Amino acid sequence: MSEEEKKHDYSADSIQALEGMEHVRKRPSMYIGDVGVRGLHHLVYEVVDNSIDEAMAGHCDAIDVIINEDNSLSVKDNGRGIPTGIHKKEGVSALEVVMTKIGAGGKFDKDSYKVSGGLHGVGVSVVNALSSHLKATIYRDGKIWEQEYSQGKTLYPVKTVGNSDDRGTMITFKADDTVFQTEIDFSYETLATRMRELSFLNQRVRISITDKRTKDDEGNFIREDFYSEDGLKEFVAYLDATREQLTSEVISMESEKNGIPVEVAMVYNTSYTENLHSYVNNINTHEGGTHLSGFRRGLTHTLKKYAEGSGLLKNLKFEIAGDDFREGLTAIISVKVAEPQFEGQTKTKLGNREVSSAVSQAVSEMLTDYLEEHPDDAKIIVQKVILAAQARHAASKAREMVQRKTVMTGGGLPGKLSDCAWTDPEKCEIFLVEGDSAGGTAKQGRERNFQAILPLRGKILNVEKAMPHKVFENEEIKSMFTALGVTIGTEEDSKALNMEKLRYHKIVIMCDADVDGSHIATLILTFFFRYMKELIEEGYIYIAAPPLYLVKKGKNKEYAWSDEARDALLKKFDGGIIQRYKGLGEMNAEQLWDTTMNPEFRTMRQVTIDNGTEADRVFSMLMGDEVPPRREFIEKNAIYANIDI
Ligand code: 0RA
Repeated sequence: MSEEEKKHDYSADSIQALEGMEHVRKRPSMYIGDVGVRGLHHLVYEVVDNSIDEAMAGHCDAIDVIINEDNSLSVKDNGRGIPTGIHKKEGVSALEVVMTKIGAGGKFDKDSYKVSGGLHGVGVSVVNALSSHLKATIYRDGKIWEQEYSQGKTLYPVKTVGNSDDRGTMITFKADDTVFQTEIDFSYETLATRMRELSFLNQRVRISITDKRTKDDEGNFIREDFYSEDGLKEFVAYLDATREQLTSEVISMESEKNGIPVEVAMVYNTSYTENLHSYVNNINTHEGGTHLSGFRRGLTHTLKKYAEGSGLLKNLKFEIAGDDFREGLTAIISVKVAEPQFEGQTKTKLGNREVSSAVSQAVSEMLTDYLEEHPDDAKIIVQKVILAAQARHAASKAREMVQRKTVMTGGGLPGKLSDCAWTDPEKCEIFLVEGDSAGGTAKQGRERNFQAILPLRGKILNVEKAMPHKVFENEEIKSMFTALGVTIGTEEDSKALNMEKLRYHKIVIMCDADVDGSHIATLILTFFFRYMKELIEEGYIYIAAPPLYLVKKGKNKEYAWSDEARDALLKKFDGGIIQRYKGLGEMNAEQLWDTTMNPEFRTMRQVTIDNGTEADRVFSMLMGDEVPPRREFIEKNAIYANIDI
């Protein structure tokens, strides 16, 4: 290629690059999922992923995430630093290529083990395109290099700004508020949870997070340091901290099968819930996939073989099903796949066929060894499985009773349900109301065409502590199943939820705005999380927000949802009378409609699952036996004000 041709080639390339960046700005959701709170936080994960890749390649062991005072965000690592020399093909610095070319990533560094995928792994250039301002600072070759960008456009060529013996990369970006449909305001909790998770998934990398917007009582910035020496083993112990462990230790292994790195850690506890969390290239695969099915197969096969060989199943009258092997099991499966195929509705289901046998083999080897070396634990596990099988038979009978009622139409609906007139689920709402008296008020106040009311009596069963058959025998839970029109369990999968006949697309939990009310709301949420998680994932579950105060002065009358709003009203009216609503029962039907049920004025909070693994831990902790961690969590989070999981 002549110099002239090269020049031409370069400009053609740069036009292509520009088009790529423009496309990101035109269709941001294609790259980061959405332009809401989730997408905003994805930007951070994307930048951190690059540093994690550098750590996985063995060149970096410390990553610092800093939320700056102005809600810009910095990620700093001690890796090799993005190369700043001129990239031969592109004619500009490699740094500029990485920052402004869609999909350039670390591609030109073939030796590095880079396995990003899913929504992450789209490259830091996407973050650049969606930032009103971004600055890259590189510590490399004894110098400090810098380049800045605006909406992905380079502001000046790479320059040196000083000398330093440090090594590493620091990216500081300010998300573009013309792109995002949410305030540019990072959640410390959300980011810290992800950093903690990443530190478990990438052992021996120190990850810190600092929030320069907030100081603690001693005047220091809020900050946490995450470091895991034992990786998944510690992750499982962390998730199960408030559950009672059945075996003497966490079972874990790390191996490589057919070129696929596989890591697994698992432990049995005394609960009845199955907690499997799977990751591909550090991304939580909520919908599972081939790695998860490989795990299940390996587990079932190995335990079944051991149990049969040990003679412990001799007098068993029941067939043991796959589910029985996973009751009370907490496990994490993490694989690294070079070219992951993500499928499913949310693109979080691994499709690569070859991964299944790799995981299944790895799990079989790990478990076979463990069972042989720990005969006492082995016996405990098999006995737990047998108990689970017995309980499952009891549960399936109870469940059939519920379902027989559900399949009947009309007459099958619970007597306490005041149904709505319309039948199109998309238009219909159901309010799950604490107590018969508030239920009565809600029934009077509702718009009966599309709002149904189901009063629930007192505290509903804590499903976290109850065996499944007790759950299906519980009156309040039975009436929820029948009212909603969903069934659970098929021949193959006893936990599969059938939502085809779901009767409402808005399911609103309406409880008193006090500590008791929030406890009941949490009990109901726990039930949905453990037994109807899909309803949460589909975005059907809401929490009503009744007001805390009514402030009156003369003809002026306004509601307040917080102490601050109440004080503001007092100021606005120049004094006034405060009525405090201790419960829904203190409101009349009209007030309840105006403030809490009328779609035009109410503010409901949609329940979303930010991080499934953490949500699981929080529910088991909130609803489990141990009091101290629960008290600590409530004091720290004041869950009444923050019930969103
Ligand atoms: C490509 C090549 C090399 C380093 C990186 C990418 C790199 C990228 C990022 C992004 C965040 N932190 C990073 N650290 C390193 C280095 C190639 C070499 O030095 O031989």
